[in-house]
Amino acid sequence: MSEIHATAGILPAIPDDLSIPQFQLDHDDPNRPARHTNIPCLIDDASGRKVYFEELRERTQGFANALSSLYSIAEDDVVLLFSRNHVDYPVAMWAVHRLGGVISPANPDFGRKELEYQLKATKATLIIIHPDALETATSAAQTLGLSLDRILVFDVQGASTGKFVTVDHLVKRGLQLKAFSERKLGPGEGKTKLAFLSFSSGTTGTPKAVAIPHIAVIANVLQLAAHAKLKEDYAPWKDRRYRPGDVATAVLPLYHIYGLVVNLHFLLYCAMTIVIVPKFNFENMLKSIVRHRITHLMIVPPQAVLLCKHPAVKKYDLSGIRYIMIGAAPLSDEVNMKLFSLFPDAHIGQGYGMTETCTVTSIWSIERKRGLSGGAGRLIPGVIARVVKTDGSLGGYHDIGELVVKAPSNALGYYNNVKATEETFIDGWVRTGDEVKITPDGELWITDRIKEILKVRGFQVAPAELEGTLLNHADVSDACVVGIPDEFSGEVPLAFVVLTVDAAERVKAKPSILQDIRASILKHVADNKVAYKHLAGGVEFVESIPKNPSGKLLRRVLREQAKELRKT
Ligand code: 4UV
Repeated sequence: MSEIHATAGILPAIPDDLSIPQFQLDHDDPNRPARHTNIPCLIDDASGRKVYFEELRERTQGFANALSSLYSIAEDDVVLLFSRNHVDYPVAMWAVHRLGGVISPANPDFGRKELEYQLKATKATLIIIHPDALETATSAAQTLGLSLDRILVFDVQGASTGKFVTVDHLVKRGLQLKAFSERKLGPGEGKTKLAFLSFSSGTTGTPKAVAIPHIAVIANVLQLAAHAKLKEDYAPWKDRRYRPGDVATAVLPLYHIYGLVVNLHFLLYCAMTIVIVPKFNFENMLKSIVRHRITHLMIVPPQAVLLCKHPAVKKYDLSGIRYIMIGAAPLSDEVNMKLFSLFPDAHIGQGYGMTETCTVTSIWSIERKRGLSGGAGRLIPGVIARVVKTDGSLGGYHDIGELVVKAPSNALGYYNNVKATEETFIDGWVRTGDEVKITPDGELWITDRIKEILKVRGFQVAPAELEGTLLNHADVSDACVVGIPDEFSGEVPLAFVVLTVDAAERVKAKPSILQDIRASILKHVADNKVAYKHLAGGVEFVESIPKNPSGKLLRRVLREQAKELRKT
């Protein structure tokens, strides 16, 4: 049996009796870089409002008091965060955690049905939203019979919050109320006590809630810290990768695991400042880099493409950038090399991670300023990897196979879904669904994706979810969704569709209506799904969907067919 262990870095003991807010806000950790009182934790990009450590702690206290006294949030209650990035995002999460509750973060661009799906799956009893989600949240709550006074709204300058109670109001009110009683964790309890229910489709099927315990987030932060040798003098000050007072942008959404764990939790641990950006807009990001003297960018490949190709880049002085991490989807060599030449002095490389491994599995080596082009980085301390070849045997260095990982940050499984859990979480190991190769220095190379999911601009798109939506269209009797390459988005969904007998007869009688049916299918998906799930790859009509004898879709066949079709 070959197991490949991370090659460098020593992982300290990971506290298994702390909740995430205790770890971030209360815990006296000798390894943690000190934060000067004049260095803010967070800056609101638009207003410039700064939030310092003590204020973050106090606001969390106030909100926890209010949630406990006025909303009875307690042990295991699930609170759904349906919001763009906001300076009170950590306040909301950590207040719920302090009460023993669980946070389920959702994409704020979701439509009503997508939100309902997540509300139902998590049985959330309270929703915290950004003002621009008022309509969607209200209609989803009404459909599910959730009282509208269970919707709270983040405060945004100039935005109406209607008749809804705001978070800021509750924070202030909470500070006058009786102190909540902290849900302390007993020894070992951090390993099972749930902190997050984040959604991922895993290797197959529709999105599922990933059960993430407190220790998973704490472990990944400490793994990243050990990898980065935060406390050691491994390099002159100016060359160290994360320094207190460095300033990072948070254009990555905090509802996604990359933004949540790495951009927010890890960088706060590093005593850095995070500029909270509610909605990504490239030119605004450039302005923000100059305005806030941003040093660190954590981005996804399409944003890297923009940095390389967008004409506006020339108008801004980006010389303050000293770190760019790219992850969540494959990065082309061309873009990688261009970034190297555009930012000659910056640390640049890839990170690779997954919701189910909460979060990072590999990141480019601390000994190299630049990652190896095309490489997904080096396994971080605490990660043990297996490479499972197609014949099921375990491979060694240089062999190609599915990556299966064991790490102290691994999630527990899929919430309330034993079958899916058993397929992906096996004796503490997580099947990634990614095909890789590992070299003897612990460097990881992703060679292919075996699992069904598509990555559109770094976001997961589950073919099974879109197929379900397509089957709800009156003219569709069967469907299969595959990804086709796209220069900007990485890939986009294309649907193969079989018409119903009735629709096929109508087309036979009048072939021109096929275009109307195609338009109607595209619209149907657009009306029901968030933008990155739309069928940007188009709709192709076929007689039947190829299946194996047991009825499983032969996706690979259609993937090949799609490649051929889009070539011509
Ligand atoms: O579950 P998820 O949506 O999670 C992510 C997480 C990405 C991260 C996390 C921490 C980082 O520091 C970082 O750089 C990136 O995306 O999707 C997981 C799947 O996304 C693909 C791969 O198929 C995972 O199983 N993926 C993630 N990172 C990369 C990637 C990468 N660097 N290159 C290629 N594919």
